[in-house]
Amino acid sequence: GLTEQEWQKVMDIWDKVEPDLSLHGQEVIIRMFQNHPETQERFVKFKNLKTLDEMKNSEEVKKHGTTVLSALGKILKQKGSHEAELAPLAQTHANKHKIPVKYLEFISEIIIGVFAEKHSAEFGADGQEAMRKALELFRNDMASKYKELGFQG
Ligand code: HKL
Repeated sequence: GLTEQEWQKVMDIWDKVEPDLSLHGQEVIIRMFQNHPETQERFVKFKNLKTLDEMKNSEEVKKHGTTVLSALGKILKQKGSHEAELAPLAQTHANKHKIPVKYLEFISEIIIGVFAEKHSAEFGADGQEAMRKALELFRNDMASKYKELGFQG
């Protein structure tokens, strides 16, 4: 787990991100699609977006980015006691969307990269390390749920 201090660092960066979830979320989704094109294939509604401009102009991408970060924020704020929030998410990502843990790793690194770029002053090496640990915990718990559900993510 994380120390109270590490959780505090995670919450500090979240305070910076939260006022503009849609900007951050849009950037995260677009960068995930660009760096890992196989992730875009998982979305029926986004498969048709070809160019970077099309992605940037898509209200749907923005909306999805916002809901993803909003869901992630709810989980992080539980500081590890996230069973109630995580279980339904693991269930859909295993059974319905069939999203491998590897993709959760991709998005984790992209989240850290985007936040670091947009908040370089407030999000130093120690903050990034704390966020990395929090996202690892999220991923490990998703992976355990996947196993319980019989999904070899
Ligand atoms: N999704 C998340 C979070 C993540 C940071 C990790 C998260 C939080 N998702 O059709 C849908 C698809 C979704 C959702 C609806 C879909 C395809 C999909 N998601 C794919 C992924 C990938 C693979 C490209 C990755 C890495 C990823 C990671 C939250 Fe994800 N996702 C949803 C959501 C929520 C906003 C919705 C599902 C809502 C739900 O199931 O509630 C119980």
